[in-house]
Amino acid sequence: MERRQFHAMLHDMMLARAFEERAAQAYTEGHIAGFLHLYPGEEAVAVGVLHAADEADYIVSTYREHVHALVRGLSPRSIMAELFGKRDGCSRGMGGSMHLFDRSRRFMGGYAIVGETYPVAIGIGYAIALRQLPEAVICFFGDGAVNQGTFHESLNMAALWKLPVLFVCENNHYQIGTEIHRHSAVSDVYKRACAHDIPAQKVNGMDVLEVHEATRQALQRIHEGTGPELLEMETYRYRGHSMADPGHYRPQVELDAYRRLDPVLNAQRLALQQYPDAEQRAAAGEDLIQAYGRHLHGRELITEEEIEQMQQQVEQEVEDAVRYALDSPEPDMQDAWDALDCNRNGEVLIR
Ligand SMILES: Cc1ncc(C[n+]2csc(CCOP(=O)(O)OP(=O)(O)O)c2C)c(N)n1
Ligand SMILES: [Mg+2]
Repeated sequence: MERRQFHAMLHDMMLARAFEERAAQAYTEGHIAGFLHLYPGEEAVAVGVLHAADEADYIVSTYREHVHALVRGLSPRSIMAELFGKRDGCSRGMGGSMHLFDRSRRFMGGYAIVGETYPVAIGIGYAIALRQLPEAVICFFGDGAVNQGTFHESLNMAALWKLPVLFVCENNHYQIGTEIHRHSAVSDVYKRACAHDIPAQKVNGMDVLEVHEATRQALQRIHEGTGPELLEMETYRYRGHSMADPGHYRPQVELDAYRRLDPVLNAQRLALQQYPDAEQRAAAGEDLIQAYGRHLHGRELITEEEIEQMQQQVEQEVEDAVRYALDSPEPDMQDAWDALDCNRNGEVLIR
């Protein structure tokens, strides 16, 4: 992977963490109403998957979707304003946290109903297959969504019609407070895909490079028309299910263990490791420095200062988004009527 791409991924992970933590603060200050489901701990999944996707691919996500939208290129401003229920939000303030949408980026929505993403993805996949386009749909869902009837119905149709769908399970082990082994006889989600003859594998969802590589390979095959695949990303959420949940059902030792696997800090360490420190450079001598340079050329590398700059930059981006959201007006009745009129003429969403 090129340095530039790795930097972009690291930036997005850091932006995601800062955005979500600031949203939590805004919630406690009373700027965000309703439910707020946050993503810290899971950043490597959204960033790894979506950096491996093409611009032409469609994304369907759940209610824990702010970071998917961010990485897909929706501006922090338009997402924060949507969380605040303001008119400049990506859904004009009428969707809120769980219903981000941006057709221009093929971000086909966050969905609040568990198991709702599969049939939406199947519909889009069918439209792509009919047109024989080299495009795919990425369908996110949680480990708690695999016992919904729509899971098996949709996997069956996707396999039968060889639809270009990449099913991505964000297995954070919990469905609100219920751990996966308490609601699923088979707790390895990827194994379920074999019932429909869909290739599937488990991926370390705390490692952004592993997520990226597994997704890149799967999407390459799907774009060639080989049919659907499923990736189970093993991950963890550091916060409760939503802002209303303190998450006391989880043992502290478990949380601590996953904190040590923090995907954002791990990506930073990985990037730093590639860069020789002053002592290593001195020990290597002049000739070897050139050799080092050649060796590192084109690899991901970063300095502590660059990480610090990146941190300041993402914090500014997030503060700017909050100011924008605060200044944005509330939607009025006319906005509501406009929203009702939307698509009255049978507009085609998938071209
Ligand atoms: C059909 C349906 N049943 C129940 C709910 C209530 N509910 C909201 S989130 C959730 C848990 C889903 O867990 P999971 O799929 O693992 O996603 P995570 O929150 O862990 O990302 C439930 C049961 C719902 N939204 N929709
Ligand atoms: Mg879950």
